[in-house]
Amino acid sequence: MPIRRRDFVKLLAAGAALGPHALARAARGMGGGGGGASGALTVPVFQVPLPVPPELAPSGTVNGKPLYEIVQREADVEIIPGTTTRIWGYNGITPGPTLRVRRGDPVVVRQTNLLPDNVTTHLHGGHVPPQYDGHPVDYIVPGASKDYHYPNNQAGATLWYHDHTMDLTGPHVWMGLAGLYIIEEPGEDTLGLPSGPYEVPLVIQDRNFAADGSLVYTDNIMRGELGSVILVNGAPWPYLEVGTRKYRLRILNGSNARLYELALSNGAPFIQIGTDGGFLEQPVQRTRIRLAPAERVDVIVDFSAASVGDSVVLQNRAATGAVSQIMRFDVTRAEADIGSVPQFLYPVERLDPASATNTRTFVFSMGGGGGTPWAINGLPYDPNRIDARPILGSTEIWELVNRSGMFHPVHIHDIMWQIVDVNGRPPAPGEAGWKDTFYVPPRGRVRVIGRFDDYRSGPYVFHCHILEHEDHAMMAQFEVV
Ligand SMILES: [Cu+2]
Repeated sequence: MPIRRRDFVKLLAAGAALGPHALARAARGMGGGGGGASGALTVPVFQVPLPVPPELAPSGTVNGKPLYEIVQREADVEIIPGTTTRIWGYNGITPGPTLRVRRGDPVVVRQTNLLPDNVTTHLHGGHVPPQYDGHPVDYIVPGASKDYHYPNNQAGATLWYHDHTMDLTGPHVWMGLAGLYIIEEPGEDTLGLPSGPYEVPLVIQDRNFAADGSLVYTDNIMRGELGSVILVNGAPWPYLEVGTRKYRLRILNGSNARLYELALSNGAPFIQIGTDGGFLEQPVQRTRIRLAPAERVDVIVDFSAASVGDSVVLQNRAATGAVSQIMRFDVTRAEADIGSVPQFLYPVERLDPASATNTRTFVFSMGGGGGTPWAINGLPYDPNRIDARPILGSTEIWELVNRSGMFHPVHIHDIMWQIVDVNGRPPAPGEAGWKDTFYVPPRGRVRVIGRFDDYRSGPYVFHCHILEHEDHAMMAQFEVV
């Protein structure tokens, strides 16, 4: 590692690979396509109960650390009622099993690749040594395994793990390679937040299906791949039966490219308690939450004022038509609503811009050298080029400049950041916590501040999280020195 990009392209050209690998290449040969409709398939709305991904139990230990084993394999599953869909799944399901760990307790995740393609697994939001970060060319080849050691020495937060394979992250994630990784803060249970069955993860994704139920991927280079069917936890437009009480929802936008503007149809607010990287210091009430690909939000939704028989739709106000609905909460039972959301959650260290010793500017635009459609600072991604060398322990401000007409959700690996300003204005309270993915508006500019703690070396990548932009070279990398 790493291999040269041109060698990888040769590898692709020679490829015996199947499934989305070949599919993506074929689509590229046609110059990419538009997001298709789901053919003649009728997809019911609010007819499928919301599934919750199972939590994975450790199967043993490695050097005293709990070992979690995941096998990446193909499976045929029922997503659209009455049809079968071939997926690529962690343990054969999508989303994959949820891993729930505690801050300060390191674990080992053994990923075994039984898929017909190279893979690499990234823990999104994880602060991990570079050899366990799932670098795009740090492949697990078919038939092989890799142990990822995750220290979990970071704030309790909703993270996720997903495929990060060079040039093929989009099709691999589209086929199903994504799952949740929840780090709990020690003592979090004493906050009295809804837990157990009242703490529900929502992985929101969009997909296209052919009439036979198979996934359709067109590698839409410009807009990113957009689906006409909304899935939550792998089910189309599901419903969840709830009681008249508070629920904690850990929401991930796991879509390749779609932007969501979350709202509840009854106008009730979300009480936001966390961002990508952990708890906010204090809860924030919001009636709308913009969620770009890979962003997470931790919210409390209170159904205690609702009546049995009410239904509340989780909407996407950034869209129209069928995809403007996400799922429905059906209030089916009266339940005692115990406890309130604490007014103070956890202290959040504020990084002071005056403490930054360096500022770097990264311009996200079309047209890199070498004819790639997307670029950072005019250059396409090259796994052999280091684009920045921050010093271990130093604090830097990164200025993310968007010179294109569409938004880019920029994700930086390794550390958590705080937004300094967006187009010169301080972030709204709900965006003021720790984050690893930043919505950079069209023609806009976001400054973020972070401290390069703990891990020297690299390379760690940063990239647009519209996965088709990432796959088409809107990625760069840094090494901590
Ligand atoms: Cu982008």
